[in-house]
Amino acid sequence: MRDLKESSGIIRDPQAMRQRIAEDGYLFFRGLLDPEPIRGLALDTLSALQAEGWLKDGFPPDEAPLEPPARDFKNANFFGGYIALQRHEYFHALVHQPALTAVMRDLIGDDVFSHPRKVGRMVWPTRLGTTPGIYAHQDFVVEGVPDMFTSWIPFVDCPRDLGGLAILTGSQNEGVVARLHRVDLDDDAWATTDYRVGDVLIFHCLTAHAALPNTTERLRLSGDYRWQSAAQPLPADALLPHMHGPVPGWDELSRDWSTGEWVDVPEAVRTVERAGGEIPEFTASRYVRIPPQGQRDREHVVLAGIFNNMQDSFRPEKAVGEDAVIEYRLVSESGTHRWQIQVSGSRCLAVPGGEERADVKITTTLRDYLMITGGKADPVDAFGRGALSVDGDLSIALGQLEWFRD
Ligand SMILES: O=C(O)CCC(=O)C(=O)O
Repeated sequence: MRDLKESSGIIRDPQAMRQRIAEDGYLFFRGLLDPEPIRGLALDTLSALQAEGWLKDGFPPDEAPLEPPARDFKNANFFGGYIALQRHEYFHALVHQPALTAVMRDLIGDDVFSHPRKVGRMVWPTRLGTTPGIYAHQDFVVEGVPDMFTSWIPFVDCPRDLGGLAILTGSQNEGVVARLHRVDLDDDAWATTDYRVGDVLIFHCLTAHAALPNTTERLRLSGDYRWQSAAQPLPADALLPHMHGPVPGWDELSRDWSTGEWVDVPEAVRTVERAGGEIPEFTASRYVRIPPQGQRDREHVVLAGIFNNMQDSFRPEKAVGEDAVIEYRLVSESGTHRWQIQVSGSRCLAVPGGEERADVKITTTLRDYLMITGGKADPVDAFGRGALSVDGDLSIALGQLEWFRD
């Protein structure tokens, strides 16, 4: 793995910055932001987490040992702490520091804006087993906005062992690609650094990236902030707070803020409702090369993301003694996509195709399956109306619903 290339030398040169995105897929700025208010945000967050029971009492919050169990987006016990971060005005205000908005304007144009929805990361040590997101992915597959950028901002110093972000250089020019692998530490196409508070990593939505494992005994705190041009439609979900539902709406989150403008969007922006799991089409970019891609490949990319997530959200403690192969057959106009989930002891593998003998086969249309995984349809309901069929051991089909975090 290489060190990230520093871009401070080209910061006032939009053309050179765009050229670097075309070549490397990212820009890394050491010390771009004022670190002091970010350190304040981290300390306030750690205090709130200590009050929520994430950290042991009786220590200063930034020195307190963690109090397991680990918590992440998939656990109800996550939200007390996460809401405290989402309620913090500076969590939302920090991307409006002029040093960063100037770079984003040079890169994207005068109509650039940042998404109101901002993702906070409070990542537990990997050995305690939590947060998915350490597999390689492209943000375009998640958000569906062409030429969107992400700025990744550490709230605490993140030496490599705390599990900061790594970038797969070159991936930005491969188009939308299915990925089922993690970071390869021995591969020099991957790049990372020892991040310090104030640093900013900016990458294109086709640049594959992944978090490194957190091998320390501390939390990694950081934020993902997305940027786009007002000429592109905005996914309606991006107007809401992240994890809206368990996380309250803006009225409540912003009650004590000095202004709500941190989460405003330009009036001209058109929003689009996404059911989740749409097959993204990305035909031309201002920044990177886009190889031609067929419908079937695009469907495969979306499914790779879903099955990757499933593999990551496997709970071995719920599948003790189980040995099962579940095969999914997802039918679309382009043909049938076959995926196997192979569970054996504490291991779970998602395999495209897959040659193992399946204990149970689940067949539905790709569209119905995307509705189910997007939380817009219920699998048992789909089974009842005949939209989903189960062939083989029904007890495995039902039992496996418990083996994965939602
Ligand atoms: O910080 C992380 O763990 C993941 C961040 C990420 O995937 C993103 O910013 O898109």
